[in-house]
Amino acid sequence: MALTTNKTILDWLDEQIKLVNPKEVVWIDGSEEQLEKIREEAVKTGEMIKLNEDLLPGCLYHRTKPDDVARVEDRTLICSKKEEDAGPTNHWMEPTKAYKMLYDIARNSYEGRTMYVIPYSMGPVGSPLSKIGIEVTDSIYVVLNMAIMTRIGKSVMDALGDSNDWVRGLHAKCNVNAEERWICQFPEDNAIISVNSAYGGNVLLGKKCFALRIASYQGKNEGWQAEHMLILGLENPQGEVKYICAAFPSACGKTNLAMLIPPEGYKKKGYKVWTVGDDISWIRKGPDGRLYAINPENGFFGVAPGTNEKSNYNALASTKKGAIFTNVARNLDNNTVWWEGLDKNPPVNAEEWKGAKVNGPDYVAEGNKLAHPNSRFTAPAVNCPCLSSEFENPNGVPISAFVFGGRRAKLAPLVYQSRDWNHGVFVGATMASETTAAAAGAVGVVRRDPMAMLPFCGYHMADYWQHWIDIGKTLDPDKAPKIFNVNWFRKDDEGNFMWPGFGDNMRVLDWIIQRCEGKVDAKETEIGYVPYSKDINLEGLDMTAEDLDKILDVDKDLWKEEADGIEEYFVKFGDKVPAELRESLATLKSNLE
Ligand code: GTP
Ligand code: SPV
Ligand code: MN
Repeated sequence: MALTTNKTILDWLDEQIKLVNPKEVVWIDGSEEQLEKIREEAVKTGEMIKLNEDLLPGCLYHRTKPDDVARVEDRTLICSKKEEDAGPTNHWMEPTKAYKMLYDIARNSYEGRTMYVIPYSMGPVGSPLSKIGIEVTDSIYVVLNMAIMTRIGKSVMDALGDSNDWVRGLHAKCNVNAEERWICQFPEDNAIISVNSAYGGNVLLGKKCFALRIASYQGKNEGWQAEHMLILGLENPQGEVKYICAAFPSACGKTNLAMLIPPEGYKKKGYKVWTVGDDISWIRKGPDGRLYAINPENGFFGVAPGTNEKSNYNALASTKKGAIFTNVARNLDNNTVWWEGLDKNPPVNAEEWKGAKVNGPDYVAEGNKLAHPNSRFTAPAVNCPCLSSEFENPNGVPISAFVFGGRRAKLAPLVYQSRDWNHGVFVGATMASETTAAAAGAVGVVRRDPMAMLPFCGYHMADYWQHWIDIGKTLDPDKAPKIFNVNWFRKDDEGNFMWPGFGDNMRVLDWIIQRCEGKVDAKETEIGYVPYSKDINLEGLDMTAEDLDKILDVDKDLWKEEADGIEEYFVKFGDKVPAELRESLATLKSNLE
């Protein structure tokens, strides 16, 4: 039975039913009974495997097709009426053509199958910062993941009432044919269509498709921001909490930073980190003139490899009940999971991520990976030991600092601060990072990834920069978040990371907050404010101030090349590049003269 009488929804649903022709239609009401039935069915059909009930209660295992393990950026389209509105960094298709292509692919594809209708809220149900979507899907995996990643069910429909302000999402698994895989956003229609995939970022339509691509476009029109940013709260020994939003490209450390455990010395003094979000922020000016952020999600879709007790205790703890594991390896002796970096003991009696039975240690010794590099866990936020008490706050948390960052073996120092808002926008707009396994394609190639939004901005990238500049104009400089850049990934000539990273990133956050509070000086350089090495707390680290200086240095020759690269990059955007960013570039160049 339909969970709403909203005519805009029922009419749309009728059209979808006519198109994909399911055997039956099931509304997801959000009840545990219904979800449990669906889990049982998934286990019965073999789509999911139930894991060890004592060690991983309520946890399921799933593997996707080997050619369907990551986002597909060259098959992700922005279907705005005008090509110019998608801009030079997005793939574009004219909407009429795209609808026809997608309808031809999806037509009758649910035949003999169930259509699940998922009403979901991005953000706490009923919050003024939240938005609602409906996803229809023929995948149980999608239903169970959406039930973790978003707030679902009847209460969402009640909150929406008769409103037409909701995002239409159609997902059709079809034959999971990579040649006909398309992830299409129609920003002007509030619509998303995804066909021929069953991998997270392509099919959990609330996440990247809605909460970033569609929402960034809505934000531009409505005066707010949707960003690829974690949100963390840093509590000092006096119990005051300051909030930071940080944007790093996919698989560059957001989940890890959001859940970090401070080094021993900090812990003893009483510092704590609280997680509000690990991937996406929706940000809006509050009545007091400060920017406030909510995390629109309700769970974590995190990278498994590299996650362990030490690197990210809180993420690991979050996966211990009611989680879904995708494309990791299985330990057949105790029916649990394993991935590279979990511990040093690959299971002997193992099933690698594609399902072949192997001797784990031998298999790894031969240079193979047991888990896919982009294997993931889907974990309920409530499991997280350091979840912020503000997680459900409908008004969000006030932001003190924005942090941009990426993977750069050379060039970018450990941390620096922009001179002001507009310069900060320049720093974000021109950031670059090495590509990772989170998207199909080459790994380790440096590319520009403005604000970590390259694959996620739903409109013209230069208009998005302009939106950032415009937001800045509405903010009192005293209340505007300060903007920083970090790089945990500098490498020495032997290819070793020069900064310990993970929990020790707290030392950098400490400096950032001190800068926000005006409590510490900094060195003015060609690129912005860089810390004096004495001001980064190295207590308890096997690292000298001289070691630190090496990752704080600004190499003028490299930066001159960088400035030339930025100038060349801007050419792509023609006269749409905001004047403020051109000015920042000119300043950078003259500083480096
Ligand atoms: P998405 O979910 O794809 O958006 O990724 P993310 O930005 O949340 O990245 P995540 O925190 O999952 O980290 C990705 C990889 O980077 C993992 O393998 C981590 O172990 C590694 N990583 C995270 N933080 C650090 C760090 O400070 N230093 C180093 N060297 N590696 C890190
Ligand atoms: C990312 O790739 O940035 C992710 C995973 O967070 S996905 O949901 O696939 O987009
Ligand atoms: Mn992400």
